[in-house]
Amino acid sequence: MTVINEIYQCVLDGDAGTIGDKVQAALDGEHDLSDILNQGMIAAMGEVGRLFEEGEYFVPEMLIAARAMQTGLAVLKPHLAEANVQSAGKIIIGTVKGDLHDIGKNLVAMMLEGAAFEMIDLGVDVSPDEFVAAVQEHEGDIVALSALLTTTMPQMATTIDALKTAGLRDKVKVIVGGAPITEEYAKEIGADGYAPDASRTVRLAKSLMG
Ligand code: B1M
Repeated sequence: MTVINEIYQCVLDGDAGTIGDKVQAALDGEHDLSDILNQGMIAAMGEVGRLFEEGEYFVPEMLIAARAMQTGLAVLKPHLAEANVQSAGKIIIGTVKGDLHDIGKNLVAMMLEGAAFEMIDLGVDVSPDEFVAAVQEHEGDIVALSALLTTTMPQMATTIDALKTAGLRDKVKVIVGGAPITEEYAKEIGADGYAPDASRTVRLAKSLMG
């Protein structure tokens, strides 16, 4: 079994005790960062989702898989960051109200941070008012919204409306992402951009900053 397969298995088994060492071993073995992420961790999370849909995994299994993934990501984090670069802009990020999924959002935040953006991470279950308050307090350039549930997607539109009501919509760009989100949906709710994954979020954010 390759170390990438072992990382995949650690996420699937929720093995938070071992995954850190495996990710470190993969880094020491000069495996590509994107292979560790995509073939090791993200692919395993996809399988966890499939097993959940099929009724083989339940919420506790999803939770421990998520914990293992977060542990693995923590080892990768320093390698995603570039040192000594000027701020590319300030981004306020959060998972929308009612939604507790944060692995994808954390990964997006890490990659943006690695691309020299200053990140204000509001966490999960963030209400439209909290986004508005954060834009007022931090004067961010971009607000990045994450949603993983079809039931919480509408909170993105509600957040954009709240920014309009507060007179802030012209001052910030709003970008959206998360498994159920599409380019079409982003257009429909009047977002400034959509990205399907973390690396394309970096590209999108850079292009919006001109
Ligand atoms: Co949840 N869950 N979950 N879950 N969970 C999904 C999303 C689901 C698809 C599983 C399934 O049925 N196959 C399903 C949603 C179905 C739907 O809405 N149509 C689901 C469900 C139903 C639920 C509960 C309702 C289950 C229940 O309680 N009965 C419940 C809801 C709780 C809540 O939020 N209120 C729930 C709970 C949980 C856990 C807490 C157990 C756990 C989350 C732990 C955590 O995040 N800390 C969990 C998990 C782990 C998952 C799956 C298995 C994995 C999600 C993940 O981390 N993926 C997921 C199934 C799946 O996605 N295959 C599932 C890996 C991550 C790297 O990818 O998050 O897509 P992702 O992020 C990507 C892109 O989407 C994008 O970039 C990221 C990196 O490439 N992206 C952005 C994300 N945010 C972005 C923001 C941007 C740009 C790009 O800003 C511009």
